[in-house]
This record gives sequence, structure tokens and C-alpha cells, in this order.
Amino acid sequence: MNKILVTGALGQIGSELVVKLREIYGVDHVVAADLRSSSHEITQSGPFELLDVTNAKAMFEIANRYKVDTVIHLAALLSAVAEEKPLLAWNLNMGGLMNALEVSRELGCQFFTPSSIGSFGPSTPKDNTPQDTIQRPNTMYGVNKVSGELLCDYYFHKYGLDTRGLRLPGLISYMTPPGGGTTDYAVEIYYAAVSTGRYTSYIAKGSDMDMMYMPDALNAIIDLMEADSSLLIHRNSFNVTAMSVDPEAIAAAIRDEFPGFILDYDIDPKRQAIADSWPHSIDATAAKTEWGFHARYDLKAMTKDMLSQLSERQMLRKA
Ligand code: VAH
Repeated sequence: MNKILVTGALGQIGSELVVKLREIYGVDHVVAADLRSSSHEITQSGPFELLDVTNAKAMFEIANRYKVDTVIHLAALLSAVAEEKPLLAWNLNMGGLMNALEVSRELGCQFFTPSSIGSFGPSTPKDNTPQDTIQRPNTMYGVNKVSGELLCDYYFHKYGLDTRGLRLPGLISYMTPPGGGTTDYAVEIYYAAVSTGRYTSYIAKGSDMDMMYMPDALNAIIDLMEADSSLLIHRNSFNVTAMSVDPEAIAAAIRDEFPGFILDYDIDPKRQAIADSWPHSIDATAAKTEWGFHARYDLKAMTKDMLSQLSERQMLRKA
């Protein structure tokens, strides 16, 4: 990676990944692009372009103008929104991906796009889900993710495009909140713990799902992109995870820091159905052996850091 275009740069992953990439590769080497503009620091701290990823010409023009050699394509709708707006999800998630792959093919770029634990479905083995297994998801988001994995492998085999991907679990961060995902509860719960000391979960007790702290996810993306291509047996996409947790486990970890924290439930049947179709825990052995994936934060370490970062921000706001 030398000159990198990041689409969906103001989203949950992009807003932190761009900052980190600019630290490593240099401010002018990372072009951030998003559909909307905002006062977010990444729109000021380096190249920023407005981009609708369904506009193939505009994407090509930007990538070509900056002479990028890497495309990190993040722009997508998350699972709960995709389920509400399946046609929009197909057009945006698949149309955007196809355009990003075509731009990368024409300009000979290295390519990354995230897949998800949402690429698995009810018939997938639920525990320690293998790298290579049944993928018959029953959500539009999952259909998009499996199709995306196949498309990226197709471009690798047919055109020799250096495509790489991760099946990311729910990502937890104190910087940019997610929007419209099934695992969003695992972020909201920390914000609520700090602001009101209680949280009502829309996901039921016992719904174990894989999660990861954002710093580990950013490192995983960069480590995979920097990995020696000849060592990769898999490409699209690698299982990665740091923990498998349900709302009770997160609440218990929060209580280690904030003993009075209260958790109750008001289940959202739509998001619960999506969660029920996903694995309880996935096996990341292939990522560990092929390119050395490792996560530094477990539930305890992540909870400590989340609560201290959010408390600090709250104190600064009040000051
Ligand atoms: C979602 N966070 O909930 C996303 C993700 C692990 C699932 O892809 O939609």
C-alpha cells in the first residue's frame, strides 16, 4: 500500500482507519471519500472527496486523479437497515463493490473490502464456525456479503487482482457509532453505562455473537493488506474474532468497573431474528496461520478502555 483510496470514509470503520493509515503512510497518501461531507477531522486533515460509490465514472476519476494503488472499499449498508431496504442494499452494496472492483482492475490496485459474520446463515455450524463452511444466509446483508466474497475471489482468479477480505465480527469503538447494524447494542451499552448507568437491550440474553475492539480490527485490516501474497491460501474472506459474548457477559464486565450498572431487555424481533441466524463463535485459525492475525483486547481489556475513554469524553463535554 502506498497511495490508498478509502470509500465510506466517514463510516464506523473508515473514520478511524483513515486516521491510522494517514499516520502510517502519510497524510497525502490516503484519500478519504464519502457520500456526505461533515466537519469530521478526516475531511480537513488530508485529501477528501465527495463520492457516491454507485457512480462508476466518479469513482474512476478520483482513483485515477490521485494515482492510487490500493482501494479499501468500506461504503455499505449494515444488516438491520439492509433488511428494511433490501433493494437499496443490493444496489448500494453490490453496485458499489462492482464499481470499486472494476476501478481496481483498470488501475491495477490492491483491493480490500470487509465481509462479515453476517455472511453465515442458519444452516452454518454455530460453534467454532470453520473458515470453509456452509454459507446460506437468509438476510439481504448476508446475501450481499457472500456475493461480495465470491465476486472478489472471481476478480482474483480471473484478472489476478490482489483482493483480500475479513469476515468481521461486531466492532466496538468509542469514536464513531455504527449505524443500523445488529451488533450495535454492544456499542450502545457502553455509552449508556457512562451516561445513565443502565441499558435496555434489543438483543436477548444468551445471544452469543463474535465481537472485536476497533483497534484490533484496524490492525487486522492493515496486517492482512501488508501480508505476503504468496502465503495466503484464502483470500475472501478470513474469519477473525476477539471474543464471543452476549449482553449478560458485557454487562458483567461493565459491572467490574461500574458496580451499579443495570441491564434489562426489550427485544426487537427483527434484529433478534438476524442475530439468531448468525454463528455463536467463529474459528480464526486460518487468519492466524496464514498471516499472523491476533487480537490484543479481550472483553475485560476492551471494557476497561471503552469505559475510561467514554468517561473522559463525558467529563470534557461537561467541563
Ligand atoms: C452488523 N456490525 O451488525 C455489522 C456486522 C457483525 C455484523 O457486519 O450489521
